[in-house]
Amino acid sequence: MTNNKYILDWVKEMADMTCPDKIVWIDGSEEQAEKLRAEACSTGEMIKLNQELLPGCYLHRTAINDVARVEGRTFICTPTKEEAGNINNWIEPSECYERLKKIYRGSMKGRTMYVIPYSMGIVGSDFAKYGIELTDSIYVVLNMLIMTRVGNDVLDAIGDSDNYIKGLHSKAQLDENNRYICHFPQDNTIWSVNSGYGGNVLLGKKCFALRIASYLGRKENWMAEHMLILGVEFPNGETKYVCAAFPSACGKTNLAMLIPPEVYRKKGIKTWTVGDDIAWLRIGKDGRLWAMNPENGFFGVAPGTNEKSNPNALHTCMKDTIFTNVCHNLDNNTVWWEGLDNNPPKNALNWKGEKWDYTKYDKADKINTSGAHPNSRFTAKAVNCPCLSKEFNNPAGVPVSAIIFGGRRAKTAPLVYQSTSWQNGTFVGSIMASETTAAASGAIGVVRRDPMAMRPFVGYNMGDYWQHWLDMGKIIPHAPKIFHVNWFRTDDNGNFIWPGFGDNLRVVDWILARCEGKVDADLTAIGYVPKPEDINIEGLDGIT
Ligand code: GTP
Ligand code: SPV
Ligand code: MN
Repeated sequence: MTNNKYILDWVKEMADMTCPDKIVWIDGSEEQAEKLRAEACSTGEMIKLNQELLPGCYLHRTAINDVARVEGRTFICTPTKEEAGNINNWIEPSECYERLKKIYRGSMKGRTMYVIPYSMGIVGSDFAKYGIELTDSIYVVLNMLIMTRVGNDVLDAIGDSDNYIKGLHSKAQLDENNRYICHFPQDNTIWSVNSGYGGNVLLGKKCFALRIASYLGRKENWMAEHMLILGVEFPNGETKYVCAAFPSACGKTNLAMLIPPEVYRKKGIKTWTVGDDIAWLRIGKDGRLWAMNPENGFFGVAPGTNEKSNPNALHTCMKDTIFTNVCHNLDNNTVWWEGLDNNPPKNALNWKGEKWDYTKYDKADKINTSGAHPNSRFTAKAVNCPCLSKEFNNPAGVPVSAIIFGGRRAKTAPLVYQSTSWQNGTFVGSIMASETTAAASGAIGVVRRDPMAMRPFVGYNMGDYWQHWLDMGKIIPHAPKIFHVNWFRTDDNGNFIWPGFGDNLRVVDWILARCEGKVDADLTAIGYVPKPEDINIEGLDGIT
């Protein structure tokens, strides 16, 4: 534990309000984690899966009304509305605290409060930032143990300072009308209540590593972005890194873990995953922009993940994984989701835990007819990823050659284009648009503006965020080049035109060649577009 008075006083204050039966400090040990898993299985909160086929794997189902981030219930509570801007929901901080205190009061009665000290980034390193999450959910504890670095060494690193993010989470009654995900950037505080789902409750992720961190980054001249980090290793042994910002469920995990097409593999080109969701970007001593992944695991979209689309993700989640809201195959006590294979289980429970009849599947009504929820997820350890970069644990991260923006656009946006400068690239990011997905509650497939894929995650005024991008451009001596891609254009029959997945490396290859000035391009009104012959389509069927 700790003698830190700030921490002890705060834990006491929160416990006095929420009234848990007991308080348990999470120490990061395997023994403690195993006890919690056993407890969660004994209450039905988790189901232990077939340990021969899926060692260390569990299934969890959330409440039916609680399956995605809730942007309408997410608030940035700055002293003035102006600071939060006109895209974020805002509540005045003292009013918000008062409103939420009423909901938290006594909400942990009969439950345990877990105290999770965690680090975003390598514990003790220059760029790590620390948080403590208080929660009444074992599921949250077990997910945080995978997604972040947890344990007593975090308390040691915090020492006697009050420099840590104070996160409070209670499932309370899972009442969607009183669900709140609230951020108080000036107080280093996050309060989340009445949800048990992913980004609403794993407070190190979107709440801290994007919303609070983006606020801190603006003050401290760095950036927190919704970006994957991918390394491409060339036969000469050199590895180049790109960061890509795509909105939720638009392909970050897939690009981060891609397997090169055969023609590239034959040449000896390899790809490595540094991160799949969040990048913290800082200016290095060499004047380049460096990206580090503050997370320690992947909270990835399950549907669509298969041996062909993303074998690396599939292998990553074959052990030590928590599956959330997927389909439960009762014949062999394993899991299934749409797009895993063409053999839906005949004896299975759907994501709601009801007997599931795969013959009733209706694409137009996935929520009610699919086996797995469209936003079902796997929480898997980074160390289990076959293509994890050897730089994954480098506290400084990796130097970035290119930043790639991209959305899910059936029409309009071309496969790839390059901005003409950092300023123009900032503009390209700012006008990003994408069809909405199941990752957030609300309509699906509607084109909406999602600047830099950060619309739901900027912890302050979007206008100030764009200014911060422009300001950063002025102080990065060797800034990355900025590109825009779209893997999701469809033909008149609604089929994807571009094969996507591993073949996206063909586009990244052009991007890296542009960064090195190795290939020419045509300047158009939107920026530089490739000459058709410069995108390598060798080995691609049907594309001319
Ligand atoms: P978050 O974790 O929500 O931030 O999402 P993400 O950006 O990591 O999305 P992910 O890679 O999990 O992809 C979401 C969905 O898009 C999956 O169903 C994928 O199968 C699909 N997808 C990913 N890449 C491609 C691609 O290149 N082409 C096509 N057609 N679909 C893709
Ligand atoms: C996203 O929605 O962008 C995610 C999943 O990565 S969540 O953690 O729920 O935000
Ligand atoms: Mn995400």
